[in-house]
Amino acid sequence: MPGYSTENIRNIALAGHAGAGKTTLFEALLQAGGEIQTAGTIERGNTVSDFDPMEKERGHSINSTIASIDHGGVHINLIDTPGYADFRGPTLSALAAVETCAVVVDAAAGIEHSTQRMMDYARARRLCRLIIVNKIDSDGLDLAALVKQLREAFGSECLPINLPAENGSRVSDCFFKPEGDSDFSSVAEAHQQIIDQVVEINEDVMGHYLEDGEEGMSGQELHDAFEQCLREGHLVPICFVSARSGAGVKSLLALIEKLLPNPLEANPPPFIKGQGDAAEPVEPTPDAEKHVIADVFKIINDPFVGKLSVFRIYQGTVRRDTQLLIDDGKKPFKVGHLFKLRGKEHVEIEDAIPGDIAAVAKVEDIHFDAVLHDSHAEDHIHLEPLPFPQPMFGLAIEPKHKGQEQKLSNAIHKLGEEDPCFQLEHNKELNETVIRGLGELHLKVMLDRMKERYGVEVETRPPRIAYRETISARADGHHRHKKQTGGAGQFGEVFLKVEPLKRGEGFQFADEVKGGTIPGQFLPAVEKGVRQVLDGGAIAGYQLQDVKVIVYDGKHHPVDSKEVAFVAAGKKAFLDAIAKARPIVLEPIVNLDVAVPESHVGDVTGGLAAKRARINGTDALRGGELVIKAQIPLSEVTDYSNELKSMTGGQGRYTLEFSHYEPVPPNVQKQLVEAYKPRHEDD
Ligand SMILES: Nc1nc2c(ncn2[C@@H]2O[C@H](COP(=O)(O)OP(=O)(O)OP(=O)(O)O)[C@@H](O)[C@H]2O)c(=O)[nH]1
Ligand SMILES: [Mg+2]
Repeated sequence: MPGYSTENIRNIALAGHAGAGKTTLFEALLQAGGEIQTAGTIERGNTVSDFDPMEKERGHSINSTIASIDHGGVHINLIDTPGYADFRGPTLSALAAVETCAVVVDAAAGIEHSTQRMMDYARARRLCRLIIVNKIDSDGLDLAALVKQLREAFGSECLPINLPAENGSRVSDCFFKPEGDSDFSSVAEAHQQIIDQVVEINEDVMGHYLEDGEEGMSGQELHDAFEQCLREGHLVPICFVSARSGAGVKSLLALIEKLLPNPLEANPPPFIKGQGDAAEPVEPTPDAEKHVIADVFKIINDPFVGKLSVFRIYQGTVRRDTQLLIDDGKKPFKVGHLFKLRGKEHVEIEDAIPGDIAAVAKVEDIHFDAVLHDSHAEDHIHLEPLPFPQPMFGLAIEPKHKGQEQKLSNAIHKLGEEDPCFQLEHNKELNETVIRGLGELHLKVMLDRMKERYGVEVETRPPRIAYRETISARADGHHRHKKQTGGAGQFGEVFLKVEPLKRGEGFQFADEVKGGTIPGQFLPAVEKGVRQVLDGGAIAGYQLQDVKVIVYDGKHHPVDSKEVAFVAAGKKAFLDAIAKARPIVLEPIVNLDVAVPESHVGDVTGGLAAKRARINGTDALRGGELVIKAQIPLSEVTDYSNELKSMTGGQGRYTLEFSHYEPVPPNVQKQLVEAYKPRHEDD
């Protein structure tokens, strides 16, 4: 057994905007906890967390990283997460594994886009929240104003638990030992505010406090009330640090040890059993003796160790010889080697208890989000899915060197395992392989990985748009297929009508042939010919939809009528009818939500109006942001991330989802038809 119990574990994710100093703080905490001798820096590229060469090169985190601190009798599992919105995949995954989300804020930059997002995600997931104001060593700060802004944006429940002193070179504790000076506000005032907030949570505690004062309350009573406050979102402590100078870091460590929830506390993880309406909540108990329930929140395809699956244990004990099942799979695997992670290092351990985070190596069947357990009674259990953003940024790819198709598909599969926001799409209609991610940077990093880790280089281009074709009028079509080559000939003649169907109704085929002018056995051939047009379209090379075909007359020949003849006649008669039925090209329309600071709303709506968008309105968000809701052709937003970035200086974000198909404007149709003609002529 490890030298600590579940009660002594703390699981904390450091989240927040890019550059706020999470990785540097991770380093400072490891040093303060005695895990490393000297703290590395981003500038020197020697931190425990940003060990990946691509992270060092960019000076930003790309992956989430885990390390533990054993200090003051407490085992802290700390997860550093990337701040860039492009890497939300690993960041949000980490939130599934912790009780506390510590949102790191740059003291000089204040509330930034990801500060807001991470606070929102953490609250929606009912995690305990802590705000860490970092870089208090910076010049020209107005921290009193920042506290005010934090309270305005995230509620008056955000209260300082310590205050910077001596020009940010140390902090004064406002909770345990409220004495000493501070750079702004006062320690006594901050203390009173936080105590008032804590005792308010519970009538008994309040009564006790009013009667006997703070001195009359036991440490346990205060701890429990504090923990309840965190759990219910009634208190979000703000603390101050400088990860660079170390000011406030010891104080933060003490706060983690003494006040943050252990896995027996906080809100229970949102596990459910079954799916849809039949799904029922399940609450694992962090009991070491019970069946194992663990959730895989991270996959690492390590080039040396192979596949590492990192999981958080919610119930039971995982040992080296434990046989575990994956989801509702029938075949168990044996754990074999069990690890704790420490940045890039893996430290082998014998067993892991409820509340802890550990990893197993080389189990190919494990996937992100899998539940590991040791009894079929726990089949079909899973965590409520995380609200991952939909990856809409796409690139069509092809291997640079022929023959690397298999290698490419393996690489994409491996990268997709590690990041739930990296997806692959194969569009059969357009014969195109498209990778999708959250932004340009995201896909660039993935392509670099493919090259470095798996040795596959690819050519990229913007993905083609999945246009469709349809008709807008009724028309007649006719074709007589006749071939006389030497002996036996081919003969078949077809008369048909086409009618537009409602959008989304697809394709219908009806037989209204009277008097056997086309014998029954040849009708499937006619339908086959007609269907040959559906996939490739008639005018621009796109799938044809929402058309009804009625075959009503024809002619046959007792000797020369053959299947091939009616296939050919059906196809040509259909093309003839379409040409007269005012064919049109349809384009996908998407719902676009753009969130931007109020000051950019004018630019963004103006930009959208120039792109054939219909603006349906705006909604106000917290923190002075607005969401502009619009419908827009997909073809107009294939490069929207770059455009929005340059328009808003990186402060905007957007989501896209498919809505419906609509006809393209005549000039676009003309271009698409022109572009198709040369390829189509010899048909
Ligand atoms: N002055 C000052 N600079 C700091 C402090 N902490 C971090 N920095 C600097 O801020 C920059 C960003 O720090 P990181 O630790 O990489 O920030 P991060 O939050 O991990 O950023 P992402 O990984 O992109 O999300 C680096 O240049 C750090 O040296 C601090 O306390 N004071
Ligand atoms: Mg970082």
